[in-house]
Amino acid sequence: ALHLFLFLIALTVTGCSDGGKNKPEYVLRFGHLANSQHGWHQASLKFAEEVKKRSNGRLEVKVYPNEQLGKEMDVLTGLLVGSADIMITGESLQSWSLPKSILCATPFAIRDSDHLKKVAGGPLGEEIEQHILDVAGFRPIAWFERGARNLTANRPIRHPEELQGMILRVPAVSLYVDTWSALGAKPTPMAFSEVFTALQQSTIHGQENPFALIKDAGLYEVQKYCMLTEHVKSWAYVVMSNKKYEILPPDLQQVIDEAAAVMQEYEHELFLVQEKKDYQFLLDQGMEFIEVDKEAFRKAANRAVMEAFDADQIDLLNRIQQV
Ligand code: 2Q2
Repeated sequence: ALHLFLFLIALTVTGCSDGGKNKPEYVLRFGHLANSQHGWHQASLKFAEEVKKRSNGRLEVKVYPNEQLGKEMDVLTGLLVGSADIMITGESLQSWSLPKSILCATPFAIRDSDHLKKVAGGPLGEEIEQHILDVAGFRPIAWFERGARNLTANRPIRHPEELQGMILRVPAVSLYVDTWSALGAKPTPMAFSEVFTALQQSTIHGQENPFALIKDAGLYEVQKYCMLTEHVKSWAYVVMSNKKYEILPPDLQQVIDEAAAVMQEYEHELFLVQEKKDYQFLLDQGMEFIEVDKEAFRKAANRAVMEAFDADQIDLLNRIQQV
């Protein structure tokens, strides 16, 4: 009887009059730049569902695709000021005095999917995650595999020499600016949500991204050629404001950790099947795929990386390549 009494009190305290459905004690806002077709979105929704289930509704995650919470760089600030709580990011962290974070997207550093898993999921990945947490207060809760980045444009490009004068959109990542400058293009940083319109209006001539974003953002409608440069095989982080994480009671922190692990595994599975499908889709839409002189791209990019990197970054890159 005492138990029942306490239970009834607990119900009253949490305001449980709406048909037995608890109002969440905490609501977390989760933003990303991809659209609702993209694997990132599917994985985010999986996370939200797992969180709800595992917390019995005490914790709710609201997912905002398409930079609805703001451009990537702004949402990073949002995590610190509390207008967002969770986001998907990666190499853009370089701008947050996080030199080690750029190793998640360094040109020609990762050989293939298997290498990526060993790096991102191993001790070097842990070192990068710890760095992001300690220096910036962004808590990596999961990492996502991504397809290799490829250059798109409205003319075929086989060699870096053909990049002269090309205005190329890159994310706000200084290493990308350095690399594409060295390759001969005119890189211009821009938020992802602006890329389609900028291509349509020809204020930029090209961009570079994995198949998934080329497809889901409809870039194939405004770009005819996809150059198989595969210049960056990267991974992304789902990061949470550490301040927000730490105000959660331990049991809800555990819910976050467990749901994040489920989300990560789910994304990795999705990615495997999705990449081939995305390639086929782009082919069916009439995109032409161009083989490039990869060695020429690699050489120029490596030189740019070596010039841009400090001793610690070079050391970490060497350790990554030894895995
Ligand atoms: O082109 C983009 O904006 C994305 O593919 C980027 O890789 C992403 O936004 C990174 O800047 C992640 O930090």
